[in-house]
Amino acid sequence: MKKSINIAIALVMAAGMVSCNDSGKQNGKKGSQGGLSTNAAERVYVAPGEHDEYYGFFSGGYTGNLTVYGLPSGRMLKEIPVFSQFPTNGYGYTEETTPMLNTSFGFVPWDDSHHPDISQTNGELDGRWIFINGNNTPRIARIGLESFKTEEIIEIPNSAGNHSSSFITENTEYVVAGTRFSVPVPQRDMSINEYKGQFKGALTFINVDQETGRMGIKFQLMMPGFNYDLSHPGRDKSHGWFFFTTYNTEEAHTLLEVNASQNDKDFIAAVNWKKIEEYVNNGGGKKVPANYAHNILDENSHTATSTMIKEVLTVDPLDVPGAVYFLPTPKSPHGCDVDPTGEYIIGNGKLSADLTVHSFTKMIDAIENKKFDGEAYGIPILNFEDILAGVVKQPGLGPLHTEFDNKGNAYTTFFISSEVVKWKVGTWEVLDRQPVFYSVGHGMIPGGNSRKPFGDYFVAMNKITKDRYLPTGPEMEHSAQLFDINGDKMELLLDFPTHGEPHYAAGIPAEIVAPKSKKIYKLADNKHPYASLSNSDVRVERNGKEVHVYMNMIRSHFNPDNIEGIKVGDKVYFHVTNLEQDFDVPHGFAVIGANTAELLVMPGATETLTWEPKKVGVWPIYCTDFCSALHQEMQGYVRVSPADSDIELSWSLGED
Ligand code: RUQ
Ligand code: CUA
Repeated sequence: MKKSINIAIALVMAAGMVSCNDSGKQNGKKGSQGGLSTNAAERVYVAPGEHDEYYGFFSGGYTGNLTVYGLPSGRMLKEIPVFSQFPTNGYGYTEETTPMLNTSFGFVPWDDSHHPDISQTNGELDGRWIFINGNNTPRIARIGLESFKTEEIIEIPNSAGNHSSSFITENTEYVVAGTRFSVPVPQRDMSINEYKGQFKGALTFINVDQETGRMGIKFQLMMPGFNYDLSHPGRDKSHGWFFFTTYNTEEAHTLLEVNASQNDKDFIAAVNWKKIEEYVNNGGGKKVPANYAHNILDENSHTATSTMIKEVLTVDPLDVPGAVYFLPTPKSPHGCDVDPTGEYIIGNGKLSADLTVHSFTKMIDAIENKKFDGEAYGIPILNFEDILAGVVKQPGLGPLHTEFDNKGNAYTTFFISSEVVKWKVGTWEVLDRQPVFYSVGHGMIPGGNSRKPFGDYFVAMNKITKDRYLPTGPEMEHSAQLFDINGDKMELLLDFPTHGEPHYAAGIPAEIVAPKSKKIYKLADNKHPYASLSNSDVRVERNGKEVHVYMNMIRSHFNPDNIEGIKVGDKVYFHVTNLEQDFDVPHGFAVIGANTAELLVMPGATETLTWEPKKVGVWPIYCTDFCSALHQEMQGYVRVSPADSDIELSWSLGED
């Protein structure tokens, strides 16, 4: 035990040293660094009016959202709200969108999002949807890449710390969500000391409707109580399998930094999901009571609904012989990455000096010939030597994640030694290494998690920023670094700040996504029950203490813009429809003292702001988005009378 602590401390100190040394060097070398001595600036320069080559979707980590950047420029294009309330456009505040954040724990307006993954067809990016996980209150979201909107969120029952998620199979058959923390299943009041052998780790396979993208939990594989850290699908020859790294196979429940680092090897769990799918399709598995939210945004009513689902199908791995095996992998592996051919499975052992690469062909052979080395909870452990494809010898310290290009090379990030190391898949020879600033987590190559990577750029997503930008107090935005990887050596082109904590990112050529990007919502398709599509729909209705305002807006007025007859104690719903049918002309709506965010209503859409006026008076409303030369004139008044007033409801536009 003592020894492990010492190693852990040494590693931590090494991390500190690398950062400090490098940061010292950087300070003194302003202007003589990296890109500036080459034509790097030109290669990332996207001239005014021109577009980037790639979209990069970066997870927001503790923002709970997804941020879109253009590559190679590093320009931030958009933040897409997913799991967190977003006052910028009212997501998670409006009547229409609050159901998106409903869970079995009630309204949860925040999450921690880590791994975006773009839908695929035949192992290639198709740009239909992007999925992302919520870690904290386990959820998976689907974002439509026409609207760049979160269209669906499904909660994952029996899970906790939904981290080995959301990765997709090569025809988007499944989005997979694995639990990081094992928990009692079903949840119950029990002693934490009884963890070992009692907790379960659920690996959840969510099927995706190919027409609509709709998700539904097909089954949950109830694995032993380890920590399931990351995962990747097999592809091509290994399509049909899914691989999950585990740590804490010790099943420790305290001081994990020491107690979960005892075993020389943890496992990569190899799951033959096709076999389990067949088993389930033939009536296998056990339905157990559950309670989880499934939230869907309807595009035509612009309104989300949340449904609680009461049952989930679970599968015990021991009931499907031949479906699950353990691949021994040194030492507390983090990333679990599969190369574009589907042959190699790379386990990035955080505390291991070498990188272990397993062979899929050898794995199948070992399974067929029963080359086992014991079992864990009845699941066969394959013999390490028999499945080993090769070892990348001493490439660096603290390997986390590996990404692939289109020329047979792999790029592994090293957190402790703060570098990216390029190595040859198959010969395991290190080809190049470049420092990053500082302490890189994931790397991303557009398409790097598919059969067909685009080998132009590698983006390092760094955890520590220090001196890379002007200081902004104790907290700096994280730093990303863009490398050109076309040549033999990686070349640093650009630093850019990223919002929140990007863990993983997914990149895709702009030409796949941009042409189908939505410009407006057609008014004719607007099925919102409170829409006011023409001026004859405009009205204000009272129903007891509830008041519904059917309002619309067009440059540059609200209809109505004067309302009287509202009383203190009322609950006023402003249902606001944007009548514009023109690209990029949203209008905003805000009212003084509202306990929620504004609305930002897209052309053709309807959104609802709820207001409970607390004070008598005449209160303004206004448009928040500078929409025309007369934007400042886009305003109105609401008269609020005492609760016992007998002033009748009335509304008007353009009358004196
Ligand atoms: S993590 S920095 Cu994917 Cu959440 Cu490794
Ligand atoms: Cu509408 Cu400003």
